Amino acid sequence: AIGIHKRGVQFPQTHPLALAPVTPPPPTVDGFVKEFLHELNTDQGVALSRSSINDQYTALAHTVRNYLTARWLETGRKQREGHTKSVAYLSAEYLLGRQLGNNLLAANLNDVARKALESCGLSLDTLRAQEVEPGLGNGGLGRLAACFIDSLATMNVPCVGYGIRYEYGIFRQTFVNGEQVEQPDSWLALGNPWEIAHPEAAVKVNFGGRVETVTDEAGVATSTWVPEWNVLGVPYNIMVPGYLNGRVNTLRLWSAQATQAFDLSIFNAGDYAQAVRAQTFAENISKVLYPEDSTPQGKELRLQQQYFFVACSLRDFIDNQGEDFDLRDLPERVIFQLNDTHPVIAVPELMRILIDERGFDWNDAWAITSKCFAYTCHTLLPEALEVWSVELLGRLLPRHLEIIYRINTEFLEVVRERWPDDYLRLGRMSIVTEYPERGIRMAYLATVAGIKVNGVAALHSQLLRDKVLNDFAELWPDKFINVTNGVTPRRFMKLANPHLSDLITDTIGTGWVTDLERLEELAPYADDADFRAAFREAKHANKIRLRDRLRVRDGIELPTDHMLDVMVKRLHEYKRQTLKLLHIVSLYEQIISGKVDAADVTPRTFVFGAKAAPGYRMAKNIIHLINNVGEVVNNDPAVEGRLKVFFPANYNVTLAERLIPAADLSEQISLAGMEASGTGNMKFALNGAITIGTDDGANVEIRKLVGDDNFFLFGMDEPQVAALGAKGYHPGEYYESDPRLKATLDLIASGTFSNGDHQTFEPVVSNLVHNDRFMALADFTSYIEAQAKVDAAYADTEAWTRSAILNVARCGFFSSDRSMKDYIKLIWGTNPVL
Ligand code: B1N
Repeated sequence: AIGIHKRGVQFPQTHPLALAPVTPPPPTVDGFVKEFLHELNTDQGVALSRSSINDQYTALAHTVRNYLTARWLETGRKQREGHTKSVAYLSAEYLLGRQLGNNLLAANLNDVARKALESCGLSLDTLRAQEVEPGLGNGGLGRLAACFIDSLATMNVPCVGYGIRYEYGIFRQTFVNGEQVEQPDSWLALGNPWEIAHPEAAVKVNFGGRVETVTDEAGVATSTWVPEWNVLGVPYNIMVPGYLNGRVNTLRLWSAQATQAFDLSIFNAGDYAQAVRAQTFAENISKVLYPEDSTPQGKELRLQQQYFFVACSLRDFIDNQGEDFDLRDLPERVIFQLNDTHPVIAVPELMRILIDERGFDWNDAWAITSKCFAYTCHTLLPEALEVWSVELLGRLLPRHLEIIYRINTEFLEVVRERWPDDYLRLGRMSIVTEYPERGIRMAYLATVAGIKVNGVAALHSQLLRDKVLNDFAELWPDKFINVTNGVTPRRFMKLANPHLSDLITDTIGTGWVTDLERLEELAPYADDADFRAAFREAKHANKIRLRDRLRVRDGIELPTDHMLDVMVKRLHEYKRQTLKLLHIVSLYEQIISGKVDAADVTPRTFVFGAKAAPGYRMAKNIIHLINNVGEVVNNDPAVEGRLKVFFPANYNVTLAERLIPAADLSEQISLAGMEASGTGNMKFALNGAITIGTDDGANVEIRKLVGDDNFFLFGMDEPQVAALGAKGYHPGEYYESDPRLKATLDLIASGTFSNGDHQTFEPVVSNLVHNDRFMALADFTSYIEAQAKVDAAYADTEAWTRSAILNVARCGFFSSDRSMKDYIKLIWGTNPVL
């Protein structure tokens, strides 16, 4: 059995040299070679001449890690001794992307490493390509968490990221005859040199059982949870280095392990399957990431995952404060930021710890708990708001359910005091819902417990306040704030776009990487013809880099002289990949029907990247349709040299880093009011693509900053969407009244993209014509007109470049450093520790 690590013990320091961490040798090329070979020989146990690429990659990663280690230990020491307030970011997802390039960049080791490897006859690029990216997230929400921890480290803010070490991340997408097929993402198969396991510090997590309540003579009831089973959470630490600042924060991911490896007596009796069953059961908890995005699955295992990592994380954070820490001071030490509702079970868990384990009474416990959490909401879709059935919660976490009921009772008292006799309101605001079954509304629980509730873009926060959580905003107007999302310029500019980054640095100096608003200084250069030429050169070089990657990765031959029109994001009906598809099919239809001369069409290459949740039928149909349209269009001589449609499988962070810098046009075409923010939109603009988009999410703010002349706006805005919905939306009317739309949909229905078969895409077409929940048909005409403007604008190369440059220059606001400053100022009140 694994020994449980005793917390709070004094660790012996037995040698004067051990008082400070070993300082790394200065990063010279020779020093680096020595360290690298040392790692290769001692850690991998191979000679250079006999080493595999994976040996070399692993040794290189360890070499980089070694250079960062002293800083890491130092950061930890300062944090412990400083007793400062930390951010504990609780997130079920971290979509980190590859680590090697980022960590070389942060440690300023890129040139040294490249030269050192060259002198060993190795290529840094080859070794970088060996890394399997940790895909421990679905999309924007998980990537946002990764950007945030990068920014906090860079800004010297104490932060620990807590999450789950999924053994399998987001599935690897393949296409078979155009249809999505999911493969397991065994990202750990060749080892993970970036993590350090601490099995001795494992935490026990309880589940199930019952609550025993005893009432003493004074009538005071005490509840005790008698759990039925438990698992161990083993922490794995991952470095989060700041950019060139010597700070290294920690990401701590929990892996589930059985408390007893297996039952030895059963094993000896010969029933091997039964013997390992308990182990398998326990370890399933951190086995695989739920591949849903913006639509949570109400599955038991998912609730187990949520409680598992949250229980481990709270225990870890509290224990790290030392044995005689007074938990009344917890709000001065930490703010637990809840990344959507996935970690909200932390609220009753902290109450349980305080009351059941530390003897606080209810009011004192609530006084502490209600100062320790803040909640970020990432959606508006009603079906995306998590509700856990009471039946399930009561079975898995009976004591937590009891605590939630009490929180609700006390909360409804507050509501009743403010609005006596407003029974409808009580029903609306209750954390406990009765329909369709009795359940716990996690967003409401988070709102009641959180010191602040924030949306992720201005429009989204406003809609949260005015619609989804309006009752709560009336009760606590100051609780509701906006923090617009951001992206890290280190990964998504400096690392992903070296050509543009060098041009920017040559023009305005290096400061922009950590102070992105300084991109403003580029604005005057939009009028400089030489700068524009250099900017175009960078864009073209990026298209070549992308072409080379896609050739090897997907066997795609990307034209580098076309407008590159990109739509990459999760496949979801509200994001409206179908609208993009209708545009493409419509262009194609106009050419093949002779309405338009192919020679008059602007050469465009459309690139899609999107994964569909495995259980989302319609999303999968749409993927199939995109692939089949590509198949037909790409092989039709009638549009040769004009239109290409590519859909490289398995879009991920690594591909995004190549794709985004090469794009000319960024597709951000969700139905207004549906995309909470979007973050891809920011990455494109910062890399000099121009957006075609609706007035949705952060598009609103992008357009305001770059100006109407440098943004292609189309479609209804949110009030118009609401009005149309209220009036009654009939997509069939648009189909009948717009001949171009009709011809487009008819072409799909005719079987042109399904070998003449009418059934294959019938669900997609009929859903659009008869239902169209996200109003693609209503926005079609406006979209097509905006796309015609795009073509006209693109024809004026100099004007287009000017606009693209202004997009870069004016989007410094979208750095995740700025988002973090907003969180600090509006929510956390934490200070940088230097
Ligand atoms: O979070 C991103 C936003 O930029 C996007 O607009 C938003 O769609 C995305 C359940 C989600 N909202 N909700 C999720 C992810 C996984 C899951 O299991 C919901 N993701 C978003 C960052 O703010």
